[in-house]
Amino acid sequence: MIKPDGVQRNLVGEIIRRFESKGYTLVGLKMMSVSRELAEKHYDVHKERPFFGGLVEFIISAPVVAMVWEGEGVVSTARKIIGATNPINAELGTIRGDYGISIGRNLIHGSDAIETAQREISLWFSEEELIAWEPTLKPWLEE
Ligand code: DAT
Ligand code: MG
Repeated sequence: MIKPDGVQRNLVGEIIRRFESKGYTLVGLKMMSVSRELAEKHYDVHKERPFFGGLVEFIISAPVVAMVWEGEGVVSTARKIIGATNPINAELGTIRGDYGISIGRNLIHGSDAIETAQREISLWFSEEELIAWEPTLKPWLEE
């Protein structure tokens, strides 16, 4: 999910490009204003943390772009493409390393495990919003 800072900073295209160029397949995409309820559910694991309130306010402060990407190893590789949580520690070449300077403005959320991805996909998308399609490039991307 491209967070409000990514949208405000006109990085939507750049961020999508990185996942597309890597070889992943886009199967869901929408721009949306996030309700407080959805933001709180999404970050439920962090609800006891001191930054929870500010994080929720941030996520609902401007539109986000929610995405579902598919392909071999996508969950763990996407985390590498995204980089460390704090952009200060994120390697150059990652999204957060290239575009961020502050942990509270780290541009993008990525699911941290397959089970988390499943939970988050069902939280953010309805079934009709997910498109199963066969990319013609697939044999050139996955053996
Ligand atoms: P990630 O987004 O890399 O999975 P996380 O799940 O630990 O990181 O935290 C969720 C978000 O909460 C993170 O992207 C930014 C914010 N956050 C995490 N730790 C924070 C902290 N110590 N201070 C402020 N915001 C923090
Ligand atoms: Mg996380």
